[in-house]
Amino acid sequence: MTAKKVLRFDEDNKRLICDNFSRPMQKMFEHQDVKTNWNTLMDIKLYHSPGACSTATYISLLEAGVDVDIKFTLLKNSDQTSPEYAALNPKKKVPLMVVDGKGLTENVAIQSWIADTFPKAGLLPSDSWDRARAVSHMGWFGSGIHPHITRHFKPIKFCANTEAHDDIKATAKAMYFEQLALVETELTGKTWFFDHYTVCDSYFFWIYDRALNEGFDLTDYKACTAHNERMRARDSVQKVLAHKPD
Ligand SMILES: N[C@@H](CCC(=O)N[C@@H](CS)C(=O)NCC(=O)O)C(=O)O
Repeated sequence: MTAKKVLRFDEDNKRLICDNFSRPMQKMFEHQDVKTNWNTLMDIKLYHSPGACSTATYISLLEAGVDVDIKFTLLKNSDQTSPEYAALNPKKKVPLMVVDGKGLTENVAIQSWIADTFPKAGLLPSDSWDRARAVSHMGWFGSGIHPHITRHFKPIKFCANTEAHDDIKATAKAMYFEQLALVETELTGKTWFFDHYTVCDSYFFWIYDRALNEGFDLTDYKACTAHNERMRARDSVQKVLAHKPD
């Protein structure tokens, strides 16, 4: 039986270890900046619909320098409900990231994986407390704010009685603003959520932008609005926003 070949980094995430590779192969990997080009050794696919929360994932992948293969899964065409897609992701939602044939769902998990796998990009704080706070922010965006946008966008998913829809939308909007006020406090006086750009910034870009598309007036939230402007100036964001299916 041939021993399994594995490329990995040591515990400090610095030294490349090539298990069971021939010496010439080891030398080749050591010679290249494998850490920078790590993704060239992986097949990374992102199932994405422009405008959906997979936008945040896509931005983080580009911020990490990943050469990602985008598989458009358009919500407007209900692509996420097709039997082919449901076989890959029974949750029938985007984002879905597939790495070397293995699927991962949920923005919090995917963006944490991106940050851990491409540490040079520094997409999560290195201090363990701040790192936990960053994961806490992502959990909050995903489960404490995103659902209000969904209720405003599609009240029919939550209540069959169409007469109640205006009420649901008004409540969802008020709940979104209640949370946005907390983000405003968090971002006041800061450029990013932490002392440098992290996945939280990618994620909040979508949380803010999606509400703009819902027609919410966010101008009073000055720190959040300034964050959005800084985000729009980044190459990653411009590339993601411009990338549409042919
Ligand atoms: N908790 C998931 C939420 C994913 C989600 O709700 N995605 C939406 C797009 S923003 C979706 O695919 N909706 C399709 C549907 O509900 O039919 C995450 O954070 O990744």
